[in-house]
Amino acid sequence: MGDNENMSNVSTAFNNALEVISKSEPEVAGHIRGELENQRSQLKLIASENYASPAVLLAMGNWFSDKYAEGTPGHRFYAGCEYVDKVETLACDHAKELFGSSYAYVQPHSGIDANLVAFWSILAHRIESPFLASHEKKHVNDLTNSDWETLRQSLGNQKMIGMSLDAGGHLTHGFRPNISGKLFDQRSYGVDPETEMLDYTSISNLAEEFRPLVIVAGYSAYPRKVNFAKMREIADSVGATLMVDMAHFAGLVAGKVFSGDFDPIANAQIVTSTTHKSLRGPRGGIVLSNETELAEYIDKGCPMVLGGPLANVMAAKAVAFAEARQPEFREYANNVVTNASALAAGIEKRGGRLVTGGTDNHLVLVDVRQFGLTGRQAESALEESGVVVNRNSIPFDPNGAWYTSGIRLGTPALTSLGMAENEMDEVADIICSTLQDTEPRTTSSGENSKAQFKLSDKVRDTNRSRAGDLLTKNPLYPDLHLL
Ligand code: DSN
Repeated sequence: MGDNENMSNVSTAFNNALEVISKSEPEVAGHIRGELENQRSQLKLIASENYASPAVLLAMGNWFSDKYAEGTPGHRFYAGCEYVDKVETLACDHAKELFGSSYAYVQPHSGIDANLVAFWSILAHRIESPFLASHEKKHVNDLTNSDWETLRQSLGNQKMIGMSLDAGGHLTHGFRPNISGKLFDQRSYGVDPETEMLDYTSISNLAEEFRPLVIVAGYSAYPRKVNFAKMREIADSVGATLMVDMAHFAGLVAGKVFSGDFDPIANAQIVTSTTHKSLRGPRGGIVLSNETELAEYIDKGCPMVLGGPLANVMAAKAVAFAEARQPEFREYANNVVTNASALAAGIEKRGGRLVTGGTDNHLVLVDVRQFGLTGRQAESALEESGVVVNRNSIPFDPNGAWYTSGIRLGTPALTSLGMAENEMDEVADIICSTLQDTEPRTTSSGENSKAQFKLSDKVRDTNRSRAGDLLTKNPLYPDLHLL
């Protein structure tokens, strides 16, 4: 992660920053140090996490944070935005080049915000704008109360389809606990019970029957590629807008691992993403599109659904996109996928069952019932052994969303540390030997607990030490030494 000279600058920068912070609130400086120690002592296999470069981290910590800049570059609701304009424009330009889109919006603060901007822009383009035109009005404020009520009902009466949660979809794709599910009438598509993969014929049948305004593709726990060209065909056949949420795999799109039919930008009308997962940028969101008629509505994301843009984070996004435009990032993205395949093979050969039988992206979903465990027990036993993963539902999960029957593993973070296929085999062995040694505890009623477990101290300590060895050989920020 950078050459020695840069890294010694990095040590100076972070040590000085911590000294300044300590003067105001030493506890915060202590917690920042603690977080680095934690991240340096655990194998991070959370599929949605990564390690941003020191340049990205440093770009966030400055006076750009002090500036209000609602609006878009050149069209702000505040004076004094000269440098925010420059940095936002730069981030947009880098994003457009990186992803091959004609339009980019870099203000969303997170993935849910990016999705809300996208939903709003589709509703504005497809429902509000034609309604205003049919009433010969330019603005919602020009409508009578009665016409406004009709429009409001119509905006709230639209349909969406998205991938079901247990198949790997995301709460923001129209599920009831999220605002998207309250806004849209949603039906979800799942996976084939045998192959556990998407079945495009059944998605097409659902679309034909339900006639949604929006089809959302994208996932947070599906270990396979999605054919976005097919999804677009389905959307076009029912007059729906195809939106892809590429939050998880944006780094693989940027690194050109997913191209042609699997490239969301080339196939969807609108694409959303986070910037901090496989893309390795700051925590935040973006919206991309090649449809000029959607762009004007996306631009209204703030203040429609977003608070004032975080100029410091947009600066860090510009840095991250510049980094992702380098040839090394393509190599990184390819290595993420190679490592996920190696991890999957290592787990399978040690008796683990993989959902869909493997992976062709950055994540692996393991069915831990094979080890007699719930996802919750597996997650906790692994954490004690120095491996951080998250429990996850698997298709048709009998254990529900809290205990679950699976764990989700991702390779973006370990690949950022420079680990390769050999290390993935060692990681697979640490995971499988921990799970093989873990047993559910028995409850007072004589049943297997879904949360409590037994793991021998010996296996736990051995595996913690093996995880530590891997991290010593592949350290996080190797030349960053905190005083
Ligand atoms: N929280 C993210 C994940 O872990 O996949 C998605 O929002």
